[in-house]
Amino acid sequence: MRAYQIAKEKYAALGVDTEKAMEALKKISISIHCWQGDDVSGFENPDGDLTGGIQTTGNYPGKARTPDELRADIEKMLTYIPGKHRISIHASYAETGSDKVDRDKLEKKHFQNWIDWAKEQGLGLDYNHTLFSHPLSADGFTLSHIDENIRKFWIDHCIVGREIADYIGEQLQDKVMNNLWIPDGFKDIPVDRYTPRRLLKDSLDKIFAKETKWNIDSVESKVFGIGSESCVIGSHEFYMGYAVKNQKYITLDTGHFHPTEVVSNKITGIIDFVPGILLHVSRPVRWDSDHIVILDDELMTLSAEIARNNFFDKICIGLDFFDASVNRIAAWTIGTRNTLKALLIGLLEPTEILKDYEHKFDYTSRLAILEELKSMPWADVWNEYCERADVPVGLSWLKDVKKYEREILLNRN
Ligand code: RNT
Ligand code: ZN
Repeated sequence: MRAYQIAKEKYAALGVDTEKAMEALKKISISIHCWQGDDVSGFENPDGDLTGGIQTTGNYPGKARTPDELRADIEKMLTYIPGKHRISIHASYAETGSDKVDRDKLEKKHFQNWIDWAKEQGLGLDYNHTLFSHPLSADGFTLSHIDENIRKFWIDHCIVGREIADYIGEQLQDKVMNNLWIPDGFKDIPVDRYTPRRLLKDSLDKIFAKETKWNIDSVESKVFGIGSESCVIGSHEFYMGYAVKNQKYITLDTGHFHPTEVVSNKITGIIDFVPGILLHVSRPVRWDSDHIVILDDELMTLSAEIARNNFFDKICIGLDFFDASVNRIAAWTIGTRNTLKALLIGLLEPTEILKDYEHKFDYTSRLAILEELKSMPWADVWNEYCERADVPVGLSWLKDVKKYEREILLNRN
């Protein structure tokens, strides 16, 4: 392709090898969240309301109503995504058939369909405990609940969850990211912030007591949620401390910090103190709104930070957004392709040259090159990458999504 040849030469003139960048991109697996496909409903009670300060808005037609529909939609979405990736599921996506199984009694077999499907599709799977949208989380507390019985229920949920995730890993012969996020917190100013934090620590210790082979456990902090505006028990400081002390991964969700804080600036501050980081790439619009990821400055800075330091084996790039106001397959496609584009842009940076200028205090050259990079033809490299991966180049996927919408999605209502 001519455009690519020109781009290749232009990048070479800046000291960048486009072939190497594409090779590096090919090795990156994104952990794509299954929950964009059904507005985080899951299959326990698909019409149940979301709780825990997370919310979907919009009623675009065609949401997946069954596991088979969700998997079919994921398969469709993956035809638009270059590379080999993973699917992240939640405990609430268990398939219990006609049995009503509560979350503390989930079993491996309830995830067998996901496993068989992942095997068949050549996908990795990741797992999330589900501690929201349940009667026993209605007080706004789960693992830090003052009531021992309620705590026990959620501890058991996480213990069986770790066994399930371990089984998934064994079946797929592949590590499983096992993420834990809880909604616990106070709407109004509490008097006792310490008791729930001590209880949370105690619950976590019980959950993680047993070693597993395939799990990579990770804990996810948050600054506030709807209903936990004044105090979140699992705050960033809390989980930083817990993860460092117990050598767990830490999940950094880009929507979980104060609006002027950025995750891109946190990675190098944390990475040497934990075994790794799980990212939840999202887009907060004024709050943790989980908008579809766009190719904005922070996404590019975040990706550049990973690429610059070659952190690919210590950082798992997961997605966490859910928008019900547009076609859900398009939402997935746009967000995932943007994440990959941002990574490619990061990989197309002459980092060593830039670092060299920076270390010599030549900030003039650093700024000039960084600005020049913004108008470099990265899109021609991206198009070439998509073409070689045999996935749609440019916008050609959109027509196909619309066709799928007409033929499949619109018949679901
Ligand atoms: C909530 C957390 C959490 C969820 C998903 C569904 O604020 O970000 O990761 O979004 O587990
Ligand atoms: Zn998240």
